[in-house]
Amino acid sequence: MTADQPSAYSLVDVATDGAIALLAGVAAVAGSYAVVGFTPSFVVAPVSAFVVETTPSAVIAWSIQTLGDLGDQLGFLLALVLTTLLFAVTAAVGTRIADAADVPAAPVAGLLCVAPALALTGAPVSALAAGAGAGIVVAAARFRSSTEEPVSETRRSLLRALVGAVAVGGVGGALGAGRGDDTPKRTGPVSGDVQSLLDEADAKSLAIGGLEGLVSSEFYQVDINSVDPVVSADDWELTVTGAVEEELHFTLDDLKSMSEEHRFITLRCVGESLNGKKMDNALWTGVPISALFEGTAMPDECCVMFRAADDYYEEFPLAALEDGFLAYEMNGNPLPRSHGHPVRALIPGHWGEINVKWLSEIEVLEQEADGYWEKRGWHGTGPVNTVAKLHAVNHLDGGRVQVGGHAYAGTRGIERVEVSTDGGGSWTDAKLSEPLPGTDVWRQWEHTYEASGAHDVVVRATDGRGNLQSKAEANAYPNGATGWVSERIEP
Ligand SMILES: Nc1nc2c(c(=O)[nH]1)N[C@H]1C(S)=C(S)[C@@H](COP(=O)(O)O)O[C@H]1N2
Ligand SMILES: [Mo]
Repeated sequence: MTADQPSAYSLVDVATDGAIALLAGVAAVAGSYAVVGFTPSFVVAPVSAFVVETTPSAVIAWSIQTLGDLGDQLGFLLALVLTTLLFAVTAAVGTRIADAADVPAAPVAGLLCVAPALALTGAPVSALAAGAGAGIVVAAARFRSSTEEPVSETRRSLLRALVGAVAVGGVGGALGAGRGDDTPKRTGPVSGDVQSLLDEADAKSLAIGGLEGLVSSEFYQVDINSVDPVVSADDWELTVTGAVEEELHFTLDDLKSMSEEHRFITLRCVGESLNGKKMDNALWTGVPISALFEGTAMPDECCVMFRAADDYYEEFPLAALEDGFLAYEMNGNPLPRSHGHPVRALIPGHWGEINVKWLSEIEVLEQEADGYWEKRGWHGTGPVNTVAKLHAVNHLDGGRVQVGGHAYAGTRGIERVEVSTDGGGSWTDAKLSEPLPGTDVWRQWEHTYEASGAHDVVVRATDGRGNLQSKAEANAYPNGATGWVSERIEP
């Protein structure tokens, strides 16, 4: 090192320290993940929730409509970057403080990282593991073997930090992936009643290549947060509060001691595009909400607010409670974490958003109030729009084409689906699947025809009240998409 080159060397030092700090940040995140997995105690979870909260409603509506699930993923990626930077800066500050005080840097940097992690998550194990991750990387960077030439130290410390971060990241990733989903799995066969209903759905499903049957094998998922809450069945409690004579409390055992029902219920998200895939059906097991009020008077107010463990809340008319259902099983299995373990609400005929998952409270209101999505401009608490989707196009032998999909109109039911193969000029009735038991269930439709050349297929449904699906085209925001699904089909 000569006297006329100090700035070059100090730049390299700054870059190296920055890179080491960044690696410490990565290791802090990985450390937290290692012990708590993808749960609300993970240090990225509260940052992600903050990102969602501070994103303007208009941006969220745009993201839902144009980016879909990618928007959620980008939001989470941003949270991941922000969290990593937070720990990187904290580790760098800790290292500086330690150097100034001439004490070992790793424990100081590590301990300093525990503080923001604890403030974010409130979870000591997660915070300690974040600190340990950062500390390991700083320790690796600072490790000196006596044989090394001083000139190579910068590069070597960076390499060691990298090895440390990769090690913590690898171990953290592997450990964390196995954590969080402690939803109990079913042991043994599903009950006879459930099995015969699932068999019935199987038998009634039309055989259409590439189309889901009448019970979805992959049920869509929509959440306000990227990281779902973890609610244990043993601790779960539902309270009924607000304008009631006396507050009511229910445990899962309380629900299970009531008389159990199985219901096919279809859900559809108000935010999905016209021919989107956020519409699915399952067989749910649980109890009617009206059973909660047996022995006490059903409240007589305008509306209710449902609240959940993820701080989600939705308001809707009290009248909708009468047909409401509390589900603790889905297709014969305990409700999965992603769909609201241990108990979710199902409100027939209404958009998905009021089917509150991880339900914790039913508050009876004397006055209307806005729910989470209504505060953000959506109108998603009412009945669903009628829709016929076009999700399967199969080219059969002899130039024949088979088209098919699902149709849904909430509790109005689907009476008819028509298909046009000439862009809306003429219409033919599609074949419909036999209805499943239940008042809020979709149906499948299918149509096979001789095709000649490129043509436009259009499909439209009529609900059980004789109303034709609205032709007027509208985007999902704010009332749910409308229009007729149409697709150009090449020979
Ligand atoms: N607690 C809670 N419940 C919720 C949501 C949520 O984010 N949190 N999302 C709602 C929305 S917008 C829809 S469309 C449905 C989706 O249910 P699913 O994820 O089981 O398909 O859940 C609703 N219930
Ligand atoms: Mo939704």
